[in-house]
Amino acid sequence: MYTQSLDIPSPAEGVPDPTALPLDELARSAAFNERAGSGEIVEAKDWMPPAYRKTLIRQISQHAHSEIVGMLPEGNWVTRAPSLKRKTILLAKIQDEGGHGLYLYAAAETLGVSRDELQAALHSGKAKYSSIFNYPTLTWADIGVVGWLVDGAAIINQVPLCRCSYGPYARAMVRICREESFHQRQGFDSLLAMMQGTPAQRAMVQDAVNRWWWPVLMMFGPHDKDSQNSELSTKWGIKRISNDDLRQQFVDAAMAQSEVLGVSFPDPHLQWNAARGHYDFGPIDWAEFWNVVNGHGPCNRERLQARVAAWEEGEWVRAAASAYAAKHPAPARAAA
Ligand code: BYC
Repeated sequence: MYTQSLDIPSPAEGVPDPTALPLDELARSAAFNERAGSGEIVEAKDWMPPAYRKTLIRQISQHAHSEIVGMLPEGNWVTRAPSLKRKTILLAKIQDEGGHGLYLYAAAETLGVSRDELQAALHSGKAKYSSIFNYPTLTWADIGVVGWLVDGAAIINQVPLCRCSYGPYARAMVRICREESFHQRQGFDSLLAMMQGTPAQRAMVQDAVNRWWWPVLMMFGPHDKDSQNSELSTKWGIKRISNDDLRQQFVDAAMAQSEVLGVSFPDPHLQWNAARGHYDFGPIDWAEFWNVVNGHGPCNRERLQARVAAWEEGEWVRAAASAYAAKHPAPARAAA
């Protein structure tokens, strides 16, 4: 492709410089793949293959939706937190999740999609969000387990995204991961307090762990062999570590923490495998996973209804903000 330029007369002879001519799509894609795969950062104004843009919009918007839907199971416990201290922590955590949604929607918008379009996809049930938020938080111990295991899984999945090839997403992830690590520790701390309490409190923690363990393992997505997006996402440097490898990292870390806490996981196959240097674990119920992903989990309907209601009830806030912006143009806009 590039060698054709050798046949073209030089610019001095009145012909445009071939290096200034647009490369054709294939050559551009090949050059892009090499850049993105070798760790170079892609920015919003850079040329990118349409499929790269599409998969980023897909992943970043799913991630953003997960953050704001993830506020709902926790919001369920704000009025029932057992102390003022725990209530304050929970409120701050939920507020952080809203902020994460904001950074991620903003990162998706840099790819040319509007926030209204993304919200419409969520509200119509077309867009996915993490399967984990379709399970109910039945007791206060569930809130601790969400912090410890759900946020713990999120950190393991999301730290590699801080090095992903798309700059706006990678930068958003740096701050998100810092906040998630506080979330994880507060969850562990809350469970530790309960484990040092009464037998009923300890039983409540164990029951919550039993219910959340398998759904948390599903958060990492299907097995690598069934992961339709992995190949391209890995080639483009969006995905740095595979679904199965991240899941294994999580199991290994969670086992060590469970010993400190004094809880067990509901899997008879969990045992140390010295040859692999990892814990073995039992088979995941993928039928349950796909059932939840396809909208039929215990709380899918309730979660979407809550998001749609929040959007409709918030209409007056958006209208007021727009009216204010029209009356008071931002300084940069006014100066221009
Ligand atoms: N739930 O080809 P695959 C948080 C879908 S936020 C639902 O492996 P990929 C937190 C997948 O989208 C947690 N769907 O996909 C928030 C794909 O379908 P499409 C969210 C899932 O993208 C608040 C299909 O299955 N984290 O933790 O290579 C409070 C095949 O999968 C799930 C992120 O979004 C699932 N669990 O890998 C507390 C992180 N898994 O799109 C905590 C960013 C898979 O082709 N995202 N699917 O129709 C990622 O890292 C990747 O997108 C995934 C999936 C690892 C999730």
